[in-house]
Amino acid sequence: MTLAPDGFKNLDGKVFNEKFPGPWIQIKVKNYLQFNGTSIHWHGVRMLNTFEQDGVNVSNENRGPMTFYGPSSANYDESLDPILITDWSHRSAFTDFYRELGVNGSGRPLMTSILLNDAGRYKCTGPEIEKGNCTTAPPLFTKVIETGKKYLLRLINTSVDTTFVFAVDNHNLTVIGMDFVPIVPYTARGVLVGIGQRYHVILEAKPQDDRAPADQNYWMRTIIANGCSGFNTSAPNPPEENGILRYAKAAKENPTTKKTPMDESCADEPYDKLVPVVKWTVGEPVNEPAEQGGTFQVGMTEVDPVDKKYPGHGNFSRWDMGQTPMFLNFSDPTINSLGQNRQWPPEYGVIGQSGATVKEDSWIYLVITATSFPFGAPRRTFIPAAHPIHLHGHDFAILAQSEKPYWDPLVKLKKDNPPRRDVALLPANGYLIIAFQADNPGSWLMHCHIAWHASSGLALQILERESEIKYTIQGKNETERICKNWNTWYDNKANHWSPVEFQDDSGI
Ligand SMILES: [Cu+2]
Repeated sequence: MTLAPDGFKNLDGKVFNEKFPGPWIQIKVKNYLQFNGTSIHWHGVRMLNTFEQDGVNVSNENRGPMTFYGPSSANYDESLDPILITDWSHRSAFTDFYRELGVNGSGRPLMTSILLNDAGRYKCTGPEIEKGNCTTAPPLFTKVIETGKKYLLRLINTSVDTTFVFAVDNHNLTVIGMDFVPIVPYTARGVLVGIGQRYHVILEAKPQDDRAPADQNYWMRTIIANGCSGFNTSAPNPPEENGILRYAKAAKENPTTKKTPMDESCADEPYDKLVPVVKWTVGEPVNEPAEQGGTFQVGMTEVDPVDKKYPGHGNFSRWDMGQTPMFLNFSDPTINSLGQNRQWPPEYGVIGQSGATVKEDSWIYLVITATSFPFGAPRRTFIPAAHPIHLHGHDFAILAQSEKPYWDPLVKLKKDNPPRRDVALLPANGYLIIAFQADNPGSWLMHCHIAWHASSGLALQILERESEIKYTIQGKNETERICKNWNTWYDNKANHWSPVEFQDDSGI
C-alpha cells in the first residue's frame, strides 16, 4: 500500500494488517499465584538466539494453544480451532506428585477423565453428588462441517501422563505435519499423538463407507494407547467418545457410530511414513560416539532419604536420565554462571562440550536408552515404560528408534532425511538416537514430557556453545530484574507454602 510517513508517497510500502509499523505483539505475564513462582514456556518454539526467554523453571499445570501459520504439504478448505487432547485429574498435581515418588508405598498417581478441548465426561457417584462436588459439564466438543470440504485439524496432546490415538469414526485422516514440520502426506485411520506432540491432519468431509451417510454425527475418539495410560488399568477406561463431528444436515444429537479398527499400540507414528518435505542430511557427530559412553539411560534412582537436596518422606525413587535426578535451585539459575568454568552440581544435569569443538554446523548425537548399557548401575532400576522425550531449542533428527534393548553400537542410523521433530517416543525397553545441529547457543532442556517424570527429575540441560551464549542474551537487564525479585520474594518465608520445605520437584 502507499505509505507517506514523511509526507512523500512511497507507492509500494510493505505492511502488516495495513498498518505501518506493524502491530506490536507483546505477551505480559502477571503471576497471581500465592505460593508459586511460575514461568511461561513456548513449547516446540525454537527460541533462536533467545534462550533466556525459553521460560522453564517451574512446572505448572496450565496450558493453551498457539498457531503459527506456515506452508502445508497439502491443500485444505478450512481449518478448525486447535484440538487439545488431555487427561484430567480431580486432585491437584501438588498432592499427587507424592504418589509418583512412591512415598510410603503409595501407588502411582492416576488420572480421572479425558478432555477434548474444554469438555469431558465423568459419572459422579452418589456420595460425590451429596457432597456437592458435581455440576453440569460443558457440552462435548462439537464441530459442524459441510460435505465435500477438507478441514485442517491441529491435534495437540497436552496430557500429564497419557498417550492418545485420535480418530474419527468412518473417516480417514491425511497426516501432513508434525511438531511444526510439514511432511509428505500419508493416510491413517487414527493418529498416535504422544504427550507434547502436535500433528496437522486433514479430514475430508466424506465418510469412507456407504453405510455412513454425510448427514450424520460421528464420534471423534481419544483412545488411550495400549501401555501408555495414566489411568487405572485394572478399571474400565473413561469413555473415548469425546467429540462430535456433525455434518451440517445432521440432527443435533449424539452419534451412534462404532469404532473403526486401528493400531492402538503405544508407538510413534510409523517411522518410514514421517518424511519431512524440506530435507535434512545429517552429518557425522562431533561429540563422542555412543559406544564410548555418550548414552543417557532413562531409569530410576533410589534417593537417600537423609539427603537434604531431596526433601524426605521416607524411602523413594526419582526418575532420571543422567548421573542423578535433576533438582534445580531457583535462586541459582544456570544463566547466572555461564562462561565461568563452573563445576556444576550433578543434580543440575548439565551436559557440556567435554573438549569437542562445537560450531554452528556441528552435529550432536544423543543416544537415549530405556535399559542399562553396557553395565548395570548401582541403586538404579529400569522399568519398562515409554517416555516422550522432548528437546528445547531445536528440532532433532531421529536417527534410530527401536523397541529392542540397545546393545549394538553398529546399529544402522538413517541420516538421509530422517523424521525430525521436537518430541519422540523412547519405546519401553528400547532406545532412541537423535541428532541436532548446534546452531542455537543456549542451555536447553531435554526431558521426558510425562509431567510426573519431569518433576521427578528425568531431565538434562544441554549447554550448547556456552562461551557464545552471552552474545545472544537480549534481555540481560530483565534477567537480572527477575532474579532479584525472585530472591526478595523467596527470602520472605511467609511466601512459602510449607514451613518445612519449599521445593519438592526438579524445578522444571
Ligand atoms: Cu517419562
